[in-house]
Amino acid sequence: MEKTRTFIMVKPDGVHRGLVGDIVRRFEHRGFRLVEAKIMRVDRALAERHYSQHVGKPFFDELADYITSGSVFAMILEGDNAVAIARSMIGATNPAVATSGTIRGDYATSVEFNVIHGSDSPESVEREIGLFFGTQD
Ligand code: RTP
Ligand code: MG
Repeated sequence: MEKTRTFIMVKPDGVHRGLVGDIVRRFEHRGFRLVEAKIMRVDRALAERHYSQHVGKPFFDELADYITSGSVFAMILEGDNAVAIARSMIGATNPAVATSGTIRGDYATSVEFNVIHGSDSPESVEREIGLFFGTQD
């Protein structure tokens, strides 16, 4: 199968709680290759571009405050069926219904602070890698 890429971001609560190492380990042990990674801050403008489909929704201000509240750990991962497998490892958006064994199911209890982001489609991967790492070849 052709290797594909996905974009993953450990959100500020995950970085603050010291979960980066465990999250990277989970992806590496599953078979993903870490292509690029960095710790950085997300400003309001980047939050609005990254979550552009959610701008104007009732939860957006809270989401923007959260994502800009501290450092995030952004990474590009490569592997088979990267988007779908990474999303299945991350688990449901609302940790209250995320299965144990998924990242949100093991580390989060609230949809407000759900530890991690993963791209939801190949188009999102391209857009988000462009936003966080610049154009990739
Ligand atoms: P993400 O983009 O962060 O990976 O999360 P997702 O695909 O699982 O969920 P999405 O629908 O894209 O929502 C983005 C983030 O917005 C917050 N949210 N809050 N209060 C709410 O009803 C609500 N809905 C979404 C979550 O932090 C979610 O991860
Ligand atoms: Mg999403």
